[in-house]
Amino acid sequence: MSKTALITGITGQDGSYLAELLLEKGYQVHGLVRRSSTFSTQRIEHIYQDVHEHPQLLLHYGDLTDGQALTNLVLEIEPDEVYNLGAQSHVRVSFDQPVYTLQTVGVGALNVLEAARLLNTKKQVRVYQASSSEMYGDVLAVPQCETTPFNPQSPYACAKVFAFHQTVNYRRSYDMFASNGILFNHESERRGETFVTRKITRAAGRIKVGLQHKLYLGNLDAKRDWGYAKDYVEGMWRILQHSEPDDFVLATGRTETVRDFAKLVFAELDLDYEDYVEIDPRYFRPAEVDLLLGDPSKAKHTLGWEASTDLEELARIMTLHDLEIAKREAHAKSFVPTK
Ligand code: NDP
Ligand code: GDR
Repeated sequence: MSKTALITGITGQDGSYLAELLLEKGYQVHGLVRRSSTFSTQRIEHIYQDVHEHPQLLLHYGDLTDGQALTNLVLEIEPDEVYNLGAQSHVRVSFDQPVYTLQTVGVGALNVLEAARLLNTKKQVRVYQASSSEMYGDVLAVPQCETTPFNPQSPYACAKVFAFHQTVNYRRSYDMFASNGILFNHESERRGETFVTRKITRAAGRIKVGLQHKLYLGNLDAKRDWGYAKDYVEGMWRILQHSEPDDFVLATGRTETVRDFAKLVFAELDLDYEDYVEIDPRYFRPAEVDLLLGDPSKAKHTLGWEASTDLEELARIMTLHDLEIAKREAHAKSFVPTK
């Protein structure tokens, strides 16, 4: 019998890669999709299947803040595994929308746990909570591992700490299989365009083909432990296949600055980042996380998981992908209809 999974945040970067992975493994995959006035399903278009043809992928309208509808859905589809990836996931935006961020990231996670608790009285369900290295915040130890204390620096990070502890609390209180993946930054050609890596690769491609002249960034000195999203969704799956529920750091174990990433990307296109990058204070944050560096040894020893894509390869994949997009944009712009 194939397993059934529910993914919240299926239209996001990680949700789309995870859906692909689970479909490859023979799962029936259900995804929660927010209603919007435009299509938000570009990242999963290639795996979408007609509802009339017994699809393995099914989408449902819903929102993490609507706990009743979420519970109804979970009780209806009775998933074996729930991956809670849905979130207002932009740290800078969380300073502008702190209450909304807490509602989706914090209360949303609690709604998922409550729905799973009710299902758990009928059949065992395994819950994955998308926890974040941002929880370490103004870090108290380097590198950061599962026992490093949290010291959050943003409304987003505070909400993720709340969700982390609720996940542990449900595990202990109700004997549920509920696990946290504490994931360090992971990027890809599907990364949202306002996160710094993708902002850089998109701009570099456009600069290369003459569509843009400058790239405005904030703090270039922040250090991040960046991996490739495809590797990380494999880790999420492994966390839920483990014999017991637990919390795991997924990271590469290497940290570099935003400046280093920009250097790599522009160099890939034979450009010097210093000719194009300018600082705009509007991208500074009220509080910054200066240094993240994960210690993934527990995941390596317990789950056999390791990041397999280094930063140079990640930068190359994203840069070449975004150069192709820029070329298409330039081509479309140069096209002049004759009639
Ligand atoms: P994205 O921002 O790419 O995707 C977020 C997803 O959540 C989207 O599908 C979005 O839907 C959905 N969503 C937002 N608000 C709601 C809501 N109220 N109800 C239901 N769905 C909602 O994030 P990523 O894929 O990068 O990250 C996945 C998860 O992992 C997030 O929880 C993030 O906080 C966490 N995380 C990410 C890391 C990373 O480096 N990428 C590292 C550590 C943790 P829509 O498409 O409609 O906007
Ligand atoms: P982060 O990712 O905050 O680490 O959260 P982001 O790419 O937004 O920022 C990384 C670092 O780059 C600096 N920075 C800029 N950031 C953005 N977005 N735009 C800029 O112009 C810019 N200039 C410099 C930031 O100050 C920061 O130090 C991501 C998200 O995916 C979270 O959901 C996730 O939990 C964490 O990673 C782990």
